[in-house]
Order: sequence, then structure tokens, then C-alpha cells
Amino acid sequence: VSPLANNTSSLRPAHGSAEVIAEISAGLLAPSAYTSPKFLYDSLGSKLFEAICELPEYYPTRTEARIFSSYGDDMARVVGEGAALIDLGAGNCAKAAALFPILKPAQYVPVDISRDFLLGAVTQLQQRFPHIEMTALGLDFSSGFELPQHVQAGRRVFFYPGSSIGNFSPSQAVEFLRGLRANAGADGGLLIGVDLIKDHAVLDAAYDDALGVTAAFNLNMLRHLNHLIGADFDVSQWQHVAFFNAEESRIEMHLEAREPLTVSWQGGERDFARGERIHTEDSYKYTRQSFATLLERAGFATQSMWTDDKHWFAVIYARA
Ligand code: AVJ
Repeated sequence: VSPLANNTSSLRPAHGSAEVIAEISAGLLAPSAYTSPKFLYDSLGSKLFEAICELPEYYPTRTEARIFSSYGDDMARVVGEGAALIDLGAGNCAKAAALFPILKPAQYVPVDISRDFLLGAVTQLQQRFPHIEMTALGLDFSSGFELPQHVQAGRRVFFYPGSSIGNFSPSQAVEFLRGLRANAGADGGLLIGVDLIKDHAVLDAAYDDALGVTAAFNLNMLRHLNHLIGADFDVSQWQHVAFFNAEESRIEMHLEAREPLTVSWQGGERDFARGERIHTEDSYKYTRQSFATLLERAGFATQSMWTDDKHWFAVIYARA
């Protein structure tokens, strides 16, 4: 059985849909230009993100992995076996795969906007774990999505590691998590990774590394936009900017024009002054208490939390 659920590759246009073009245009034409961070992830973007996870400055992936390996058995007891594990933003599926031996899911449903990258990963994974029923969904889950009929209803465990919840504002996060809770089933829940507030220099370095991999990751969005909306961004005219905004408790990433320039795309055009920016990503940081409160607001009842010695990152299981 092919793990590919929405097998539409032959029907898909090479470029973005009219909806995607309208969404991106609206952001680029706003008084302060912005784009959704989901457009960071074409195939190259997904690979650059994998490289980011290897950087000494980018502590979240490594810290979270350490929490999983230290407390995995404890987590497995709390989560229970035989769930449908729904992996949001699965990417290369490595985090979930590492948990299969202890969580023993019956079904695995990885979801990722970077469809081709995801399918490559799942095809390999299905061979390593033939007894787990796998269904890959290549879609944007940020605005809600439907699970296929055959995904068991009673015990759905949403797996949302890596602190990707940080891409939502806190109020958007509550709304998104409410939707997950409503779909988890009576015995289901949410296993989620959250990045915690820490020394600002540590945060800044994690999003502006010495090698410039995060800069390449951010700038690659312009190449992706050229493809999606037929834009003519010249990457060399832009630079990566990232910093912790303490008032908002978030890392902000921007692309800043190095010189006055004009960008045109299908149905749009805009001038940028030197120093003008496109806001490309927010990555909200929480305290253990502020995130527990956010989960409560989303309707989750009981919570178990695991963290590292320095309290840099937290993994939480919240019961639906
Ligand atoms: C995948 C959203 C968790 O916010 O840390 C990494 C993305 N951006 N470096 C994060 C990201 C720049 C990452 N998430």
C-alpha cells in the first residue's frame, strides 16, 4: 500500500494556486510587508532546516531529543500504546521514528506542507516499520484539516514537537490547539514541544548562526516565492535579520532590502526602500507556566511536563 494519501502530483500546477498567490500578494502589499513562515519550506528549505538542527547555536532540536531520550519511558506510560500518532510538521519524520519503539503507535499520520520531501521520508520509514499503518498528508495544516476516514477516532495523539507552535501568536495558538483537542477523541491527547524564554544572547545566536545557515534558510524563501508567484526577487539584494523581541516574547525574522529596489510578481509590484523589511517568521517563547495556562485556555485538562536541567525546552503531554 502506498503511504501517499493525496496522490495528486500529476494534477498539481507547477506554481502556486490562485489562493496561494492571493495570500502572498496581500502580505507583500501590506504597509509592513510580511509572509507566512510556511513558505520557508520548499524542498531546499526543508533541507536547510535539517542543517539548522545540526548547528551548535540551534539548541531546540538537540535539547528536545535529550528530553525524549531521558524521559521516553515515562512519556510512553502517560501516553499509552496503540494510538494513531498524528505528526504535525513531520519533515523527515525522524523525531516520531525515534519514538515508535517506545510509543508503539498503531497508525502513523505525518502531515507536512513540504509534500515531496515528506513522501520521500515516509516511503523509507514504512519499510523500516511495516506493521505501522502509515498515511502521509502533504498539506498546510495551519488553518485546520480533515483526517482521512480510516484514522481511528478514539485514541488520536497529536505530536507537535520542535516548538513549531511558536509560529502562531498566543491567541492563534489557543484556537489551533482547541481544534486539535476537539479531534483527539476521549482517550487522545497532545504531545508537544515548547521552547522556553532564556538568556537573550542564546536566543539571538540560535536564529543568527555564525555559518549563515539560518540566513540562507530565510533568504531561500525569496527563491520559493519566485517559483510560487512568478516573482523576480534578487536574493543578493536582501539580508537576513533576526532578534529576540522581549516585549512580545518572540524571535522575529525579517528580510531587509540592502538597496532601493522593485519587485514584481503575477498581478503585483512593490518598491522597497533601502532598509525596508519583509517580516517572515515569529517564533514565540514561553515560560513553563505561561504555556500550561495556554493549554488550559485551549481546553486541555491534565498535563505532564518534562524539561532539561537548564529549563531551556519543555515537552508536555496534555490529555484531551
Ligand atoms: C520549525 C518553527 C520550530 O522557530 O525555531 C529555525 C523554525 N526558524 N530557525 C523555530 C526556524 C529559524 C523553527 N520551527
